[in-house]
Amino acid sequence: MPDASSMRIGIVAAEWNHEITGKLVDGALEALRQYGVKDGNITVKTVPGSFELIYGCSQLAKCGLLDAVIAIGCVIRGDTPHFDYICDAVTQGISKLNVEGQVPVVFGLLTVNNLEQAEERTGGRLGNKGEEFAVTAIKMADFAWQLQK
Ligand code: DLZ
Repeated sequence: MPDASSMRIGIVAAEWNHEITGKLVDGALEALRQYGVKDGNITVKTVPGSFELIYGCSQLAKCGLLDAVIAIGCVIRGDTPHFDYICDAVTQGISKLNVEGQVPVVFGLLTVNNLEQAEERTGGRLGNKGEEFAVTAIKMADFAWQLQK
């Protein structure tokens, strides 16, 4: 793992399904600390739903004070096509931020069929995906740094 002791990482988390996104944030924070990111260098913001992750991450990425941003959300499939629209919009939006911006934005969106699948990924049998998002953020921040040297 790269040296993360001076990295500045932002997290934007959706309030929708907060019992899931809260656990993802906790997992990400734990891993960031474990790999040496200082608490004072971590910024956590919330937005109402996953759709708003695009705006939230865009603003944090542009603020000039962060080396990577993690978007955290959880979209659970329902009876209407809303699931597909939100997943599609967030995927496109976060992709665009990565292509057009300077700061890497990690895609931390759980897209699941039911709550059980979400729980399996937030401390259940598949671990806590928040930790993976944090590791990705550190690696991508380092990737960006290497290019600036
Ligand atoms: C409206 C909506 C629905 C139905 N489902 C979810 C969800 O499963 N996860 C999530 O993060 N957000 C959901 N939202 C809210 C939208 O993301 C968004 O906040 C609203 O459409 C307002 O822009």
